[in-house]
Amino acid sequence: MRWPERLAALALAAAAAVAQGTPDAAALYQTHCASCHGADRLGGMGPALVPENLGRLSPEKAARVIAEGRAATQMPAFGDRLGADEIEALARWIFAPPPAPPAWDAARIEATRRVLVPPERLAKAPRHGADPLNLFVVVELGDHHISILDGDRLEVIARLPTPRAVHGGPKFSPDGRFVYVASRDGWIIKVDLWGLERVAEVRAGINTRNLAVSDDGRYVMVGNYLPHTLVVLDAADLRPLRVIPVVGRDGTSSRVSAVYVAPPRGSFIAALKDVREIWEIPYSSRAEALPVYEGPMHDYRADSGEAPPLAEGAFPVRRIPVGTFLDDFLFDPEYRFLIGASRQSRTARVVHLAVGREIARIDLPGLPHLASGITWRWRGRRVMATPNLREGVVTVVDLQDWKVVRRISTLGPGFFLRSHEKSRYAWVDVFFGKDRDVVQVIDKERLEVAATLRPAPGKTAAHVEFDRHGRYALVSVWDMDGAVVVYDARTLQEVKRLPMRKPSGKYNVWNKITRSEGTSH
Ligand code: DHE
Repeated sequence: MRWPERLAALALAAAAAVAQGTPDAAALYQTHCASCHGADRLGGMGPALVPENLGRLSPEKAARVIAEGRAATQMPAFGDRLGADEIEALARWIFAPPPAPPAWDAARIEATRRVLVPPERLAKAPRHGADPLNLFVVVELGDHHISILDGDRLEVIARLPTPRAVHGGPKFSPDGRFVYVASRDGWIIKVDLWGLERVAEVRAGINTRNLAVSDDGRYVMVGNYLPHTLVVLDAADLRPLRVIPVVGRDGTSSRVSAVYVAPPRGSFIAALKDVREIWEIPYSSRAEALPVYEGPMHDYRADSGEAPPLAEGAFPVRRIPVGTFLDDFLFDPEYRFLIGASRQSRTARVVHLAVGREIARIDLPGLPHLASGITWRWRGRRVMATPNLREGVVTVVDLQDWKVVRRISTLGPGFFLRSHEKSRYAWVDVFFGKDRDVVQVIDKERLEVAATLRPAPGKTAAHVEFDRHGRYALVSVWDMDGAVVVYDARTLQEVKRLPMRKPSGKYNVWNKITRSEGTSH
């Protein structure tokens, strides 16, 4: 069921419950929940409790959380204060949409912004002895922290709190000094990797997907599911500069699946969930020098009757029509092509960005996870490879003729694929199924699995990232009692194990700012 119908069904269920004289959930919410989750349900100390933010929970699981609380969070147990019928009513009620759609405009965003370290108090030099370009930022989902890891000594040099449920890759400023982190609840934090401190924070949305940073370091763009907006922030202090409503040419409002930066084009590129369009949003005058054969720039403010001069900072939108909904992307290294996965079809679509049109299709059944794809040179040609969220396969595709070169079978569907220019191996996890505790190492020349490693039997192993020099491959053991396990990238022997609380992604400064072909961008 698509989300508008799902919301309608949930609203009907909630209305029926009220009609049957079940407990007054709205009143219970104000008494017991509003102080942490916000009177308007948009979150506070606790997460937002609106249906769009609860997609990863069922009403049954929500009832269990209300009754028993949630470990390692501030959510207490209400089982001794509320009856089973009251808990059930509350759990059902939060899955019904609020009476008015929540607004999150520039004024509300600005009201949440805090600059914690003003520019004059920023560190004048790194406050650590590590190579600032070989640091890793490790997201620990278990207790909402990031650990900053020295990539040479393999030691944690700082640990900083984050908002709950950080998702998508944190993104670095072009010089690698600052990192921007987004949470599913819309919070964006900026961390200084010299001073090892949080320097600013803002809530840019209610349900956020991810963020991207312009390659001139001036802007952060945030893509939201709720409301349907793209938000441009000033990268210096996270001040909101522009809130762009996302509405397709036919008037359909759309969630943003993800936003990326295309440095050679001087633009942001957004994947949209509910309209058959890709949006390109230039942030630099460099974009004007690029050939664009179709898809004229469109000033979204013209829709609302506002004056449309395309001045500096106007962030015009170029709509690229596509034949299907494309909500997961990979770019070729030159950013000439965008390869997008459609959840509705067996084929991925190749869009020529300058032409603004689909130019090829790739036979990619299942659910390829292109955001996690990588590329390398193979027998004189550039190939890309992607894991698959539905099938145990890594598919290798020739980027010249878009033909599948090899389908490499793995022990189950995988989430993340990683390599490094200096490594002959690509590492893929097996995130789903009985073998989710293994990572498989693929020989990039022979295009076959060369080794299968099991860092912690019985515990999910996922997400690999290399250090700057390609010496080490770091794997997360995705458990409250987890670890980052460091392997020698050549011998595949374990080198070290760093205990962590449910570590998920890890991000090496150098690999990210140089846009290494072996990692995501
Ligand atoms: Fe992610 C990145 C989408 C579920 C952990 N995930 C991304 C990106 C997209 C995406 C589009 C790339 C953006 C970026 O890096 O800025 N993820 C989705 C989904 O649509 C999906 C399947 C469902 C959802 O509810 O969002 C999904 N993702 C998950 C998880 O369940 C994971 C495993 C745990 C979590 O944190 O929720 C997860 N996603 C990640 C991670 C990255 C990511 C760790 C960054 C990878 C990287 O190395 O760049």
